[in-house]
Amino acid sequence: MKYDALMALYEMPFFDLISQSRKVYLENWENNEVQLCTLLSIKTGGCSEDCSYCAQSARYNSGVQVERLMEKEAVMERARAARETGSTRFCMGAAWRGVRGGTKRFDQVVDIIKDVSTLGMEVCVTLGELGPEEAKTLKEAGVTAYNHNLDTSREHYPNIVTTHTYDDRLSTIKHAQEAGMSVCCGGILGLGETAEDRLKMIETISEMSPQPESVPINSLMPMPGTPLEGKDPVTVFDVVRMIAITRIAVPKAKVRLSAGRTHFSDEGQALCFFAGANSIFYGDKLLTAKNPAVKKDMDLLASLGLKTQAPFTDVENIGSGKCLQNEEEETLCNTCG
Ligand code: SAM
Ligand code: DTB
Ligand code: SF4
Repeated sequence: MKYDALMALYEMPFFDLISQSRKVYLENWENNEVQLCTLLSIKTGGCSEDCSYCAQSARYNSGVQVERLMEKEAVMERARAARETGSTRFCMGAAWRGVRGGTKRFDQVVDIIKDVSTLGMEVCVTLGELGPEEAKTLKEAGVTAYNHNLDTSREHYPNIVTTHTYDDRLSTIKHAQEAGMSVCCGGILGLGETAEDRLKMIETISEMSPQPESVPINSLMPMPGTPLEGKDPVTVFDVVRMIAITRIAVPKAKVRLSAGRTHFSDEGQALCFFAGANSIFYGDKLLTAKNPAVKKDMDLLASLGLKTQAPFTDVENIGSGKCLQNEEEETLCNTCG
């Protein structure tokens, strides 16, 4: 969707905008279902990059303890627990600039992915930069979606990160898509960007072909010791507005209400779901930062009459684009996205 059309949405009165996005949500996702995704940081801290929001960059004293790549069995334990508590997607993050084939750490991650992919959940990884070969290997190992965020507009990006470029991000996304993985690509609100930057980011995301399978909308969690430590928090209305615009611009994507939920009231989050968010990160911790407690989220969803996405039954076809709920359907149903 083009910038001018996005700006027209942005300028609409709040209630008109969320009524429109609700309509788009109902046309595409009629089941009041929210996907629960569990995040696990499999390699924490010590990252070479200078992303100014990130507690895992080695350049800032954020207090995050550097940890080695987790052992496969420890990851599997967390993945099984995620499945048991209702998650249908398991997302593993690593604080790396990127991965390269032929290295020990890449082989180790591939080995972990192969086992996690047997558990019947979508498998998402976010490992930084990828070349075409690495992308192919990840796909073959069982990754269903690759998370690589644009985070902000091309114009604002150099104010936030200087150790890699916007084009680097876009080529990784292209490699992931060419290898047949779905892409999870979104951004962060609250990096000192303007409304124009937010809309330019959504323009770039919505113009991707194919469009991303999921779009995480993060709100900056200002991390101690990072350059963005003192930034003012975004308002929940800004978040709702961007979720609504994302829902309209990328109608078939899971729009994931991501980092920052601990700063929002239940009522604010309810507005996010109304506007079209249909996925959350679930579990007390994100990668290094806090997330609402499991019981609190369960109570919130129950009080809104929202169901959680049911476990997949056709494990072989997770992420294949084939309907997993109704075997006779060849196209994606609303549940499968
Ligand atoms: N190293 C990989 C990369 O940069 O793509 C993967 C990990 S990185 C932590 C994944 C995403 O988490 C970032 O792109 C950003 O959108 C989000 N994120 C990181 N720190 C955050 C913070 N303090 N507040 C909100 N979102 C954050
Ligand atoms: C995404 O867009 N948000 C998640 C996931 N993808 C990897 C990460 C949020 C990280 C929040 C800060 C932290 O936990 O350090
Ligand atoms: Fe490293 Fe990713 Fe954090 Fe940037 S966002 S410092 S690449 S872990």
